[in-house]
Amino acid sequence: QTPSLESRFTGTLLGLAVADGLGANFEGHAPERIAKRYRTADELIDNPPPGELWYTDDTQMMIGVAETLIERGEIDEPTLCRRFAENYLPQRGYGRGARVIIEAIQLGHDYRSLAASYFPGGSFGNGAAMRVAPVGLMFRDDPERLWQQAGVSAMPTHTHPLGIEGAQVLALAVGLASQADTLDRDVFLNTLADHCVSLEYGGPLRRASDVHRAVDIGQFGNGIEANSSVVTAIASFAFTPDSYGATIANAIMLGGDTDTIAAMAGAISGAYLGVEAIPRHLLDALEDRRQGRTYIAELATKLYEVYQSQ
Ligand code: 8NA
Ligand code: MG
Ligand code: MG
Ligand code: MG
Repeated sequence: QTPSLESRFTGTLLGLAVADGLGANFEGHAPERIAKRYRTADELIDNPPPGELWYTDDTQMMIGVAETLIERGEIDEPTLCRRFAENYLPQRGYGRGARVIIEAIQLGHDYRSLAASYFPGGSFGNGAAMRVAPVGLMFRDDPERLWQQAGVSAMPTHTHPLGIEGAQVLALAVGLASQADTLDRDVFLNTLADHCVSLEYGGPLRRASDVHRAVDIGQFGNGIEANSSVVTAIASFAFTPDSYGATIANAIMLGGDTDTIAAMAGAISGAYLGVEAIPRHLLDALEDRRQGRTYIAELATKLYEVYQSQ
């Protein structure tokens, strides 16, 4: 049964947060280490680490993107920067460049030239892609606007072309998934590849059609570079489109940047399957303090209302 559009909005935001919180338990681990504890993806979903799932910078920054869209109806860079700065909690584990730039924003310093110069050519980390999912929902009816707005949402922290394009591809994946009733993997991957400017995305996205075993998803990389991890997240979703649990667990079992790859894959999966597809015990485990589960669900509903009113 096709989920309601509101359920898809909520599924995207909570799907991202739950996957981030689960994946964070394994960030930086080698796949062999994870495989010693969990033989299968099902085992990881059925027996997650005990206690609450604490989300990280991925979710914290996604919240800022969603708040900006709700407040302004589009991505407005000053509002986005204000939200990033207000929501900033260094203990959530931000990337090095992101930390420096948000602290510059807080101090009113020239964060733009910092973003362009801190890393050579700007950051190609996956930080713009990990937070972009709400843009994919908001502009799901207009791929050109979606692409442009995803680019704007990357700018405060990611000015490298690969960092920007990673956010654009991920947003489009969320937008397309939120439209689909039954997903045709090849059509989905080729549509994404067709939008890509650089071969770093287009080539691997087409090859993702040939994945026949979960471990093969790992060929695209498990690091923090946007151009590998974004493809890995999309490939993980496209391999098991009908299961949120398998999608995020397969991504986590690859090791490396587990919170972020799972968060990106979980957002796409939630957009396709709706919030009902997220296992209840994982949703219940997601932290629910000031900006936790309840707040994120409320943001999704508000974003849906803003989307409907435009
Ligand atoms: P970022 O912009 O600092 O990029 C992340 C990292 O990518 C940087 O620290 C560099 O090592 C590398 N990098 C990016 N661009 C370049 C470049 N042009 N040249 C050389 N190296 C480069 O931050 P971000 O927001 O993109 O990072 C997102 C990641 O950071 C996510 O995985 C997120 O979970 C977080 N993260 C947190 C921890 C932690 O402390 N728990 C660990 C890893 C990542
Ligand atoms: Mg993180
Ligand atoms: Mg199918
Ligand atoms: Mg990460």
